[in-house]
Amino acid sequence: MAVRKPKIVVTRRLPEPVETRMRELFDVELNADDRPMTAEELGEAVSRADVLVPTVTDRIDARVLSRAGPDLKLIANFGAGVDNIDVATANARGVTVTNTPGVLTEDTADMTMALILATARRVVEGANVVQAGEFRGWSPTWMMGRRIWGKRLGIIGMGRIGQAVARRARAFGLSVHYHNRKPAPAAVVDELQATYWESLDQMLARTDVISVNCPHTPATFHLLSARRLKLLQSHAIVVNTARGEVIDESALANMVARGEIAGAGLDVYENEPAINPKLMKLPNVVLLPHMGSATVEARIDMGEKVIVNIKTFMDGHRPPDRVIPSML
Ligand code: 8YV
Repeated sequence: MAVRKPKIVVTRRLPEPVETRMRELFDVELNADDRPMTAEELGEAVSRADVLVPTVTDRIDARVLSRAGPDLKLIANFGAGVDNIDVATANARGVTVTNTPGVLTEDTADMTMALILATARRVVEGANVVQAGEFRGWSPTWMMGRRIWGKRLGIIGMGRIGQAVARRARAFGLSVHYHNRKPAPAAVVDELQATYWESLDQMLARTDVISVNCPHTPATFHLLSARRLKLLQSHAIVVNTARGEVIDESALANMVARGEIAGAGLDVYENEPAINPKLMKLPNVVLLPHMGSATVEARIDMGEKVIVNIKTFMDGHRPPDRVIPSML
């Protein structure tokens, strides 16, 4: 008797090699036009699928999960962050959740460095001047930014990506400071010569560049609140390639506008794809459209991880990237 292939619903278009392999392995429904699904469509998807493959743009909340059919056993997220998924409710319904950690670390760390450099050295502002045909010649006092060499970097969240940022930052002459739920392993601290700050407040007051690299969880929502942002020195810059919800975006925009913070480099926002209109008007911010992991290599590797998670799970084994709620 032919074994039924698992029914996989993929919510967005994925890189071509990933979709091709999924077609070979699974009974897969792909989303050729790449339009994000509505909550109603997600509800229908979980009612007919064995496995759902969502992305950051899909909110898999308790309401969507209440529509899950008896066959739904796995949500294999295409992405490392799982704040788009109500993991506890999924687990309570007997649905396993997996993600794609590790394969987007280096690319996201690169983008963090790009934002640090672009914000401190006014790269986008300068490029815009040239593109607008307004470069009228060199001047000793024009387009001055701030040196990053010799400055202090404060990393919030010293996981894989935080550590990859720290490695790059050391090569650029920054000293590494970090706040994390617990100190990093001794070998990491030694390698990065990193200083642990148990108190985020104290670290914020003493660092020049802040990089957000922690996941968004109930505990990190607005971790950089208006009160905490006020602790920053006025020459400090804030960079975020993690999740917008970790920063009070409106407070950040107000403080950058008033010159209480020197600048911000953001790849993520509180209510994507909407961006606080105040931010859009500021010359000293660099705003990117959530593209930290947007390399061909990362996106193919993420797809490969999704496939391995599904295959392993379907073969009756523990998938390598199972998300455990207590770890969030
Ligand atoms: C992904 C990300 O592009 O993996 C993550 O957590 O934020 C992004 O880099 C996105 O999540 C894809 O779903």
